[in-house]
Amino acid sequence: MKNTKIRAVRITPIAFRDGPLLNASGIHEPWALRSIVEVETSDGRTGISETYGDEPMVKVLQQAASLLEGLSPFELNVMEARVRATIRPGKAGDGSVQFELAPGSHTAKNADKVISAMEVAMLDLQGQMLGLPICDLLGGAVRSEVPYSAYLFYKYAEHADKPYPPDAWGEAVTPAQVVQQARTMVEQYGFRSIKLKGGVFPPEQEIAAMKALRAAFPDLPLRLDPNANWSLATSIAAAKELDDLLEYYEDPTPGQDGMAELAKHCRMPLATNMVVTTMEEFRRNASTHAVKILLSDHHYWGGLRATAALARMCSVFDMGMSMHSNSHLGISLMAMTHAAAAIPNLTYACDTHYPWQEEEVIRGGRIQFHGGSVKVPGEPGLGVQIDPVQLARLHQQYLDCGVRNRNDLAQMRKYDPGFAGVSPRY
Ligand code: GKR
Ligand code: MG
Repeated sequence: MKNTKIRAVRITPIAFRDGPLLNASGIHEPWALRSIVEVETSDGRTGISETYGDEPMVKVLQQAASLLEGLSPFELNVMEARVRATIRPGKAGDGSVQFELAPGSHTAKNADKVISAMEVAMLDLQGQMLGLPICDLLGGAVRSEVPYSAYLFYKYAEHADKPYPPDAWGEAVTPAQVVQQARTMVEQYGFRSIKLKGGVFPPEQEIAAMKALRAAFPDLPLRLDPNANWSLATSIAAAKELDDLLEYYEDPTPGQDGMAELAKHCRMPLATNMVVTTMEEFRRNASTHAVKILLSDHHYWGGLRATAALARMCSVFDMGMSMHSNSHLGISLMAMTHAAAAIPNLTYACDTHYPWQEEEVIRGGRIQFHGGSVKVPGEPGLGVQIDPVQLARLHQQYLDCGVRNRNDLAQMRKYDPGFAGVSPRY
């Protein structure tokens, strides 16, 4: 084991079908991008991970690949130091489209994102070598299954470009259609809490949807996430209607100062994956204690161990923990599940975009949910392996689809050429 060394690191960008899902920035493109990382060792093992697939991210992953050569899979600190010394934050004009609503697109987080991708693959190797699941390397599972929430999106029935037949979900723009989407998702997956991605339609319409969800699901916790597309005044006014409805109020208004002012006007807790995305922002929020729930995400917080450390900080500062997601496949879902299994104070059901994806890159096809949860795998490492045929197929889709950077605003202009994309819109 001592002599096992990393021999090569392979980065494969992939594209998979994604629905016409609406959000504050615009609408999802027909193809979502991810990178698949494979780390090979001298004794013939392969550790894997999944991360963002936008062009600047693929470039920095490729740049970091050779930094791991010759390391033992246990040398995580050396890997981190090498990546920090080499990988620089992106600059304007590097091709990235930086979304306020998707912290994973921020090239300022390049080093943390690369460290995370390499760490997960190295932990997968460590687990394989020791015969232990990754959650055991993180201190052991405190739960045998990880609950996720039904992540509802306003959506159109079909993509403007019509690159393939429409999905089975249909349109969801009215409160009744949102409730129907929730019923289908809850029936198919067994979810026990519900989140609606808001910031799309006028707040009255989204509040009406939350009320309709409450009537249809009297016992399930509800969340609404307008991705900072509501002004402070709008968020304060909406709080009066939402206070008795929501488990938490996620990023209604921009900036820590806005959230801090809003906190004085509502009883429900505020949650974020937008205004606390770095340790500096964590420190600032700790001084006002305005946001009470942090949606963690190992992909941009520097990995699974960094997420566990962040959880400790949350418990010191009396903050709750949930988990954020972006469009992803099963390798990420497994990494999220190991992290959530091993973090005692991650007590809110995690977000996942998984129900919106139809394709897979792992052997055995799609991961199953039972009662809204994913079973924590007991197999060594991550517990999933790449299906090489699917990887080649999804890579070919990447080569063919032409998308290189997620751009929800440009996609929205295909439906509405006058769409301004101004934020906050309401
Ligand atoms: O997939 O459209 C989306 C989401 O809006 C995503 O980009 C956000 O990062 O899910 C995210 C969130 O909770 O803010
Ligand atoms: Mg959010």
